[in-house]
Order: sequence, then C-alpha cells, then structure tokens
Amino acid sequence: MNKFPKDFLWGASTSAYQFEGAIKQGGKVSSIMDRFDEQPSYPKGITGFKEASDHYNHWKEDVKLMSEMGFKSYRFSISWPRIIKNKEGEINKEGIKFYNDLIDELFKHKIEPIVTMFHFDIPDFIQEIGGVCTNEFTKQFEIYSEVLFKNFGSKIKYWLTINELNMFALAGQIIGVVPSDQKINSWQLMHHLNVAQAKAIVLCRKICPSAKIGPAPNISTVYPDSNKPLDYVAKLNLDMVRNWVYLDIVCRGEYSPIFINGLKKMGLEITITEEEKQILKNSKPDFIAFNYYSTMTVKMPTEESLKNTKKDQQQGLSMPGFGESVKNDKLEKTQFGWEIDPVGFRNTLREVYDRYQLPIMITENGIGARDVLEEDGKIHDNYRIEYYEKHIQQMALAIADGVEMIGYMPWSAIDLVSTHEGISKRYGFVYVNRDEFDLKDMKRYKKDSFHWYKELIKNNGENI
Ligand code: BGP
Repeated sequence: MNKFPKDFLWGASTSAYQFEGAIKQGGKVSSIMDRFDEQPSYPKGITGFKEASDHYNHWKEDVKLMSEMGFKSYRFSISWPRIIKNKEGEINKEGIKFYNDLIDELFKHKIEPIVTMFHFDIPDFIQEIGGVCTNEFTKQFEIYSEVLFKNFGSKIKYWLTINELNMFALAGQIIGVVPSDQKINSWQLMHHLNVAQAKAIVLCRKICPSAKIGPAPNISTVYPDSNKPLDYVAKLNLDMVRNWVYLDIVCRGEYSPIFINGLKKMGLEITITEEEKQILKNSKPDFIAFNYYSTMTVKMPTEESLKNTKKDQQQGLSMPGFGESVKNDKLEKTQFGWEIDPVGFRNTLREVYDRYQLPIMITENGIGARDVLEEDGKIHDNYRIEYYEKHIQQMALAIADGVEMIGYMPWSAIDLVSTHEGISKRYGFVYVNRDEFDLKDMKRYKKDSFHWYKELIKNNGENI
C-alpha cells in the first residue's frame, strides 16, 4: 500500500509580511508589522520586516525554484494592507494584480495555490480603530474577505482563514499582533477572531461555493509532566486553552461549557451576542489545517514556579491555577530551544482527526537554524533533512493509523524573517543571501535539503 495518497499536496509555506518586503511598493499601505522592530518590546540586534526576503521583487524566480523542487502546492498569505487601502474598503488594484500574477504563475507550473487570508499583518487603519481587540475588526475582516473571494475566488480551491488564531490570544504581544502597551482581554480578542473567521466561512460558501475553506491554528499534543493525577488535570486544562477551544468553536459551533466555566474561575468572561451564536453555529469548515512544531509538557503550577518562563508560540505557555508548561527532558531541542518531537506529530495528527474527523492539511512544520553559506555556495543543512525525515515518517504512520490527509506544507519554502528572532533563524529549503542588517544581494542558493525534498516529492514520499 502507498504511504501517501496519489494526489498528496507536497509543498511549503510562507507569509506575506515575513517574505515580501517592499513595504512601500505597489500601493501597499502600512501595517503594524512594518514597524514592529521599532517597538521597545522587539528583541534588539535583529532585523524587522521592512525588506524581508524581497519576494515582492523576486516572485518569478522564487516560483521557479518551488517548481524545480516539484511542489504540488504552495501556501502563502495575501497581505491585507496590499489589498485594502482604508477602512472604507477602497481596493488597491496593484495589490490585486500582484497576487493574480503570482497565482497564474503557480498554475503555469502546476502548483496549487493555498491561500491564507490573514497572517498577522494588521493594517494600521485597523489598528487605529483598536486592531483585533474590538468588534469593529469582524466588520472590517468581512469587507476584506469579500474582496478576496470576489477577486480570487474563481481560481482558489483551498482557503485558510486566520493563521494561528490561537497565538493571537496566547502569545499576541510576542508575535506583535497586539501592541505591548495595549490592555487586552485575550479571550474576548479570540472571540472577535472566531466570529471574523465564521463570517468569512459563510461568505466563502456564498461567493465561491466550490472552494474549500478551513482554519489554520497551531496545534500540539500536551503531555502531563508526570503520572500525578493533578498533572493530568493541568494537561486537560492546557489542552483546552492551547488547542481545542479554537477547533471546537469552528468545527462544533460552540465553546465547551468547561472552557466558559474555566474563564469564570479566572474572573474572566466573554461577551457573545445571539447573532454571533448563530453565525458560529453555521460555519463549519471543509478541512482542518494546522501548524505543528513541537509538543508541550505541563504540570500543575505553584505560584512560585510560574515566575521563570521564556514565552513564545512554542514555549512557556502557563496559566495560574490551570497549568504550567515545563521542559521535556526526553526531547532534543533546536538551536533556538524549541523541542523536537516527531512522534508527537503522529500523536497530534491522530488526536485532531479522532476528535473532528475532517481531512487534515499541515500548513507549517520545520526547524529554525543558523544555516551557514559555504564559500562554494552550498548550505549543508543535514539537521533539517533529519528533522523532516523523522516527521514525514511519523506522518506516514498517522496515515496508516487512519488519519485522512490532504497535504504537507512545511515552513518555509524559502528563507524569511522569523516572527521575533530575525533572519538568522532560517527555515527555508532555499537560502537568501542577507544578514540581519546587511541586505547583501538577496541571491537565492539551494540548500542540501532542497535536493532532498525534490527527491522525496518525486517519489511521493515512498522512499522515506
Ligand atoms: C508560526 C507562525 C509563522 C512562523 C513560524 C516559526 O507560529 O505562523 O509565521 O514564523 O511560527 O516561528 P518563528 O518565526 O517565531 O521561529
């Protein structure tokens, strides 16, 4: 029996603000990400997103490289501030043309475009009215969604709503989607995003009925740190606020009573209108896309133990009285401290499929590393090959377990700028020749993993 379906979508991912650069070209208006590096909370000594990998001016060459690797699919995000100029919804025609040209070029190379509607780059005109923290956000996202579906709907088969909706609530200030001086109720913010997502799904059904649409959160299995029953309570708690609440709302149409009750225990609540309840009930997705980097291990915290943690999308998520994430000493780590857990990937795939029984697409997975460009133009990233080999083997086992999978689009197709750790944390199959502050020539170099992935796709993963 084949390990992967015949038409499996092998490819890779990027996001607009981390990849395109050209923040002042093509009629793009400003976004919060353009100046994230100027915020006091942004780590010192690393680049921001103004130039990124200059994909905006290299897109044809970049698609050619993807085609050479044999990509069947490419997951990228459309930049909201490239498409809409202001809160009146004025359209930037140049932005529409840029993505239409990109999509056509992908089709020319037989690559299926998988479009993320929104990947962190909130336009300034939205931030000025409160960003993701107000109800107004859902109205603005609806205006934007309609423009996307009307302009690209005839070509796009797979839409992804909001990248890592859960990370807006859990690590919003670290990834820059919430300004560090803005006071927020993370759960109300999450609710606005859930409603925005639901409205987009409803609109998609209306405007492009033959397209498929799904959410794209960051999901990972949560292990209890020990066999102490209380650590298992912490596991259930963190599982809920890290994973299931975001998928329950879109797949089941409501929040779990345990979640709502948990909020009350923390002295929090979310305001949900009757109209919103109806929208949330009627916006089921066609598939689940999710990003997976590693697993999480938790214990029941004491007040003292909560003080020490470094926090981002993969580490340090903790909640007083609920659970505290701790290091898993059974797992190796990347150079940037993220735990590596290929078997956890199989576990996560099984849990998600078992719970919702919808086809799954992996929209991110990968290893950030300080790759070195050798004098002969080569990049020997065997650690990346090893990372992928192990994860893809586990994905094959998950498929053999019975998980239904559509595709695998790891992070990232080509080097780009990390959310909060600069360009030196590289993820691509292709090296982009620039440093944190020296833009050099932005030349593209194929890493060893490029040739490895090409071979794997050619064999539809059978050689893994
Ligand atoms: C995800 C985001 C991506 C991406 C990736 C790697 O959370 O969706 O945008 O960058 O993580 O994370 P980082 O860039 O922080 O290394």
